Amino acid sequence: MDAFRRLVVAGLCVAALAVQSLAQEGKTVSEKKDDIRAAAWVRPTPQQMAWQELEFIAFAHFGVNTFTDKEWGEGNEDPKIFNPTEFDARQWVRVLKDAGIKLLIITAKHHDGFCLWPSKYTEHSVKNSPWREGKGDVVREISNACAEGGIKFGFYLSPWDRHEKSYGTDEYNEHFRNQLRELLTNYGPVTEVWFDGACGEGPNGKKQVYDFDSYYAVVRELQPDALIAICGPDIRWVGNEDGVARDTEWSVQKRGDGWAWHPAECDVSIRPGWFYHANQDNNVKSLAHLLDIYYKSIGRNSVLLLNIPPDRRGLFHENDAQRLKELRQVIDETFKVNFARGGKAMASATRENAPDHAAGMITDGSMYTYWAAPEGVLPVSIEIELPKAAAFNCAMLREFVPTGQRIEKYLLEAWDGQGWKEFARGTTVGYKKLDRFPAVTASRVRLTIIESRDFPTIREIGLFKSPR
Ligand code: FUL
Repeated sequence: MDAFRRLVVAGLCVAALAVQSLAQEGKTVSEKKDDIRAAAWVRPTPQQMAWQELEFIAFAHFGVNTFTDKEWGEGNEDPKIFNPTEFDARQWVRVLKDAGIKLLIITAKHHDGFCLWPSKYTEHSVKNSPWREGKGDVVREISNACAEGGIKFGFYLSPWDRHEKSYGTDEYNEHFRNQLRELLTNYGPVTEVWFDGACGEGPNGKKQVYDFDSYYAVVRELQPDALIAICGPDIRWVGNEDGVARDTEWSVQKRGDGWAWHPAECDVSIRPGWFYHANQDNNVKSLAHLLDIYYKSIGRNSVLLLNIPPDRRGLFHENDAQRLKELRQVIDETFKVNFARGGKAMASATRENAPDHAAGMITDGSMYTYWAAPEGVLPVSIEIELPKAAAFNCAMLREFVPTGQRIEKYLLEAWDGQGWKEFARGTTVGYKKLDRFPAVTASRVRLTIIESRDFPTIREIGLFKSPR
C-alpha cells in the first residue's frame, strides 16, 4: 500500500474510532459494562476457528509484474510476456508444506487486470500468452497441487483493474462478479477470498465504486464456507504490511452498535517487494526477522500470511525456500518439548460443579479441554508444578476461544526458592499468545489473570526453550 493510501486508511480508522467513542459517550457506566460483557460472549464461526488453527499461511504474488519487474502493472502489458518456462505448482506446495504452511492464496488477478486463469470475460489473461501454448491455467494447477498436497487454497482478486474498459461504471461490478463466479465454481473448495481495498483509476481515468455487498453475496452463495478477508466481514487486515500485530489484539471488534468476531491477519512479504525481482534475491528477510514476525503475529492472536513471490521460471526461488526451511527448523525445535505438559495445576478458584473445567486441563495437551474460573472472581491464579525443573525462555498461553476472547491483563511468575519473580506480563491472550524473555530456570510457575471481560478460560499453557 502506498503512503497516500496508508494515510487514507489511517484517517478512516481514526474517524471510525471517533464515531465509536461518541456512541460510547452517551452510555452510563453500567451500560458500558454490559456492552463489554456482551463482547466477551461473541464467538467465532466454525470456519473462522478452523482458519485460525491454520496459523501460518502463504501468499504468492505472481503475474505480468513478475516479468516486467514492477509492483503495480498498468494494464497495458502484452500477455505474451507471461511465460514461466519451468512453472511447477507442486514445487510451490512442497516448499510450503516443508515450512509448515497450511493454505496458499494466489493472486488470480492483480491491479493490472491480467488473469492467471483463462477467464472468458477478458483477453488480458494466460490464454493469450505463449505459456502452455495459451492452454494453461495457473489457478487450476495451483488448486490441484494444493488439493493433492493436502493444503488449503484461496485467491486474491483485485477489484482495482487497470485494464478492464468497463472499470468505473456499474457494468464493472457485474464483470467482477462474473470473474468471481468463475473462480468460485471451477476450482474446488476455496478457503479464503482476499479482497484488496485498493481503488485507483482505470483505463478511462475513472475510479470504481465497488459494490462489495454484492461480491459477498456471490461468495456466500457459491462457497458458503469460504472466508472473506480484508475488505470483508470474516477476516480483518491488521493495519500494516510488516507482519506485526498489536500487543493488545482483540478478535472481537465493534460492528455497528454491537460486536463481531473479526480476527486479525498479518500480511508481509519475505522480500522487500510483493512480486519477484531478481535484484532482491539477496534481500530475503533474515531468519531473526522472520522469527520476530512469527512471534509478533501468530504469537499475538493473529494468522501470519507470508508472501513468497515465485520467480520468472515459475518456481519459488532457492533462497526463499532455504530461509523457510531454516525458520521451520527453529520453530520445530522450540516447540518440541512443553515443560509444563503433565504438570500438576492448582487454581485459586475454579467453576463449581464443572469437573470438565478443572485446573489440570491446562497441562493435559488437549485442544478440547480447558480450565474456567468462576464468574466475578478476579484476580485469579493457577500454579503449576512442572514435572521437573526446566530452563525456558518462551511462554505460550491460549484461551478457549470457541467460547469467546476475554483476558485483558495477565502476569507470569516463577518461584525462585524464596518468592515469586515476574518473567512476563501482557494484555490480550486470545487464540495464542507467545512471550519471549531471558531464560528462567524453575519448577513452579504461576499464572495470574488480573483483568478479564468475563470469567476467563485457559486451554493450554506452554513453557519452551528456543535455541535463538
Ligand atoms: C496491496 C497491493 O497494492 C499490493 O500490491 C499487494 O497486493 C498487497 C498485498 O496489497 O494493497
